[in-house]
Amino acid sequence: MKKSFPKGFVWGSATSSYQIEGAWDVGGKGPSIWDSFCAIPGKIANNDHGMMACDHFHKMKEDVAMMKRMGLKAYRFSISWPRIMPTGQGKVSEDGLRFYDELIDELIHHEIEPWVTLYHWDLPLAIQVEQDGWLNKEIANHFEQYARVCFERFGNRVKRWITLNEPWVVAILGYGLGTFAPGIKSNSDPYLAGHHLLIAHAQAVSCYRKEFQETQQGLIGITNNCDWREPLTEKQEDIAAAERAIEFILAWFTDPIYLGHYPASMVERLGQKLPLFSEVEIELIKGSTDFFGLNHYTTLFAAEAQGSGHKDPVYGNDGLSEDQNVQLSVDPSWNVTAMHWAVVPWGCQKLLEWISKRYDRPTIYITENGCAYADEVVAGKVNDIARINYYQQYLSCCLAAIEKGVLLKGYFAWSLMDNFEWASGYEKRFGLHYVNFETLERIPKQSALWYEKVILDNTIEARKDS
Ligand code: GBH
Repeated sequence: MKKSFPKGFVWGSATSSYQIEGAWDVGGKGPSIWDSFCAIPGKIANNDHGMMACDHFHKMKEDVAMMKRMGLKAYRFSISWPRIMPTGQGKVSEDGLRFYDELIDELIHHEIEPWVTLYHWDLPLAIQVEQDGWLNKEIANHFEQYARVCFERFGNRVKRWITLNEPWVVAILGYGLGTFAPGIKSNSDPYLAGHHLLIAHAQAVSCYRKEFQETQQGLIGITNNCDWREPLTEKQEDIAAAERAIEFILAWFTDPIYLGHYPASMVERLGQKLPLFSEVEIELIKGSTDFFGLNHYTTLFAAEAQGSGHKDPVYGNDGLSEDQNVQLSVDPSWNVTAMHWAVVPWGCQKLLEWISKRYDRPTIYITENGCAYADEVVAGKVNDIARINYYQQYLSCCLAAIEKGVLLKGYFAWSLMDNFEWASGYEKRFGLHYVNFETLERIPKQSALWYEKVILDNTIEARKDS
């Protein structure tokens, strides 16, 4: 049975600067923490790096034409901070600004709405090396300055802003587990980084609202990632463990923004490791988003970990799990993607309903959802049935959530094309378009053709079997 999405539903696809642009030192661009992190042998699969990536910097027009061909209504991309501010503060690079001017103009010319993320992890290296990056509160001022440059220059055409992409990943993978740039390992730094990420976000939003929103008439928000945690059993402590796990991933950032404080579970368990906000900061943070940006990929079971103070590595890259005392696991019957992330569409519906309930029905945009598979080109085609199934089932569950009253207003498929998948390098392909990384040729996968039809009809075949 065909089912329609609400009228005006925003159909998009997403990318990020470091993952696709390449041109890492063109036009005075400064290095980012990812440029230097990739240069450390062993950090990235096959020692891959983003120096060339998809060379989107030089293929921008071709890529926008590709978006147009599939009927995208919106395109979410990120601005590389060091491309427009080589050292992260002060001097601005006109060449860098011009690139995004041209991209935005090209999108608008093709009637594709630009959704701009200001920070998708490529921090100017100087800010990390000279000032400790997200561990130094000063970064909030630098980020605000950078954001102001973007609002000033692009805000006449950009009406959708996302300050930060996935602060959880920045804090936990960048400053806790050290698997992402800047590669710091610590069990307290993530909470300090997270604290400063929230303050930086709020300062940028306040700047937009005070200086630009009235004349530019755009909206600004933040995107957080959250995978669903399903209680392993009906036992009270497992239900509490699953709730706590979601609080440590998502509510860490969204409770301060929607409710004005960190979740109680974090305050209790982290003690001194969790910094306090001043009254002024809370004032700034509370209410600092016009919509709820959500990136969602997968689901795990959660249970109360056995034995207090347990230090065993638990399943999943949840990070700093001893703080949570949650044991994660998968159901062996679940299908997994090339990332080994389980395909559990109903987890998406449960998460949407959880958000809707906790924050009193905010407008939600799924700013990323998608999957990696070992795609192959056969006779010029990529028949990625598994990806089509993934999207079909996840979208079906989105619709089910909408029917239950969730105000989901848009969906961005991750990703427009195969790209530099961070620590996994080029091995993991998330694209709707296949990229041959030798020739840089793009080939639409079957999923791109399928998505094109979804967008055109604003409907999907609704079924909920997973
Ligand atoms: C996104 O982050 C990024 O925004 C994007 O740049 C990236 O390319 C894309 O995902 C694909 O990786 O081990 O089963 O517990 C993803 C955030 C957080 C999603 C951790 C998966 C762990 C799954 N991720 N989560 S599991």
